[in-house]
Amino acid sequence: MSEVLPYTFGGIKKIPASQARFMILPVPYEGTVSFRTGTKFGPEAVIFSSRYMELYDEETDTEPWENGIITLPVITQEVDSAGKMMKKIQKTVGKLLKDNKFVFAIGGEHSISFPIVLEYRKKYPDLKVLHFDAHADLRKEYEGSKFSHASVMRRISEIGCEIFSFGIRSLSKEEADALPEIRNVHINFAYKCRNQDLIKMAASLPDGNYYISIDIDCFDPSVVPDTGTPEPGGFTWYEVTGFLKDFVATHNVVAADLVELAPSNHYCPGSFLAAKLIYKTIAYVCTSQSKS
Ligand SMILES: [Mn+2]
Repeated sequence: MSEVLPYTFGGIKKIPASQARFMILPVPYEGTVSFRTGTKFGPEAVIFSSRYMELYDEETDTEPWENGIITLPVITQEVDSAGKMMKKIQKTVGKLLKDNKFVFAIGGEHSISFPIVLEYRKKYPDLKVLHFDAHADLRKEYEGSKFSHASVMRRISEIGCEIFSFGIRSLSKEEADALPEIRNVHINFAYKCRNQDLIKMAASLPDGNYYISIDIDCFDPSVVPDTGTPEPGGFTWYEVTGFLKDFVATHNVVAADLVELAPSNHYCPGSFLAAKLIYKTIAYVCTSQSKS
């Protein structure tokens, strides 16, 4: 059966770019990963699994694929320089943005968010970032690289974007000490999120245009063990999707990414969850816009 499905996100038939609103962008970049490797296999595993999802979404009673979803060619890795890789991603995203596309990137490591945000911010100067992660990712640099996955939110904060981070439960003393000075980053630690109404937190974020960055390690390792640095104490499926549903209903989301999946194989639960989370987010975005 698998052989008859096209190797595209959702197994969705190819359509001309002009008819599509959503662009699935596979970026299997793994340049600076620290602990367990394998994020470069993320996009392929997610796309493989996505072909077995139902394309009808029962929660929104919609068929999100009808809004036009295209799977783009992979952005291949520049091996000699992280900076070159960042430029390559930015260039690709720039072209898609000109055509008003909603880019949904699949990593790869978290570093890929920075060039995408840089590009979207040109069009949306008020761009804010909704960030799900176990890690703050606020190091000045890591292992000699300023484009490290462990520094990505620091880089984004430096260009002036406001960042709202949820699920954080791992950061260095250096990052914790820097927090009071990095005023545009709002950290919601996991231990605090667990005792609060996440839905209320979602709706209370300021208005504006948003980029959503989902590090798969925001989930508890019992839900998704397939990631580079699995940290205990993470979110469940309904905590993340419930938050996203309410957030997307009240805010304008212009692009997103899902990063840091390190699949043990194509059939691992994490790759199926990631595929479904991407499709759900698209369903929420489409439903929210049809209401407005
Ligand atoms: Mn992380």
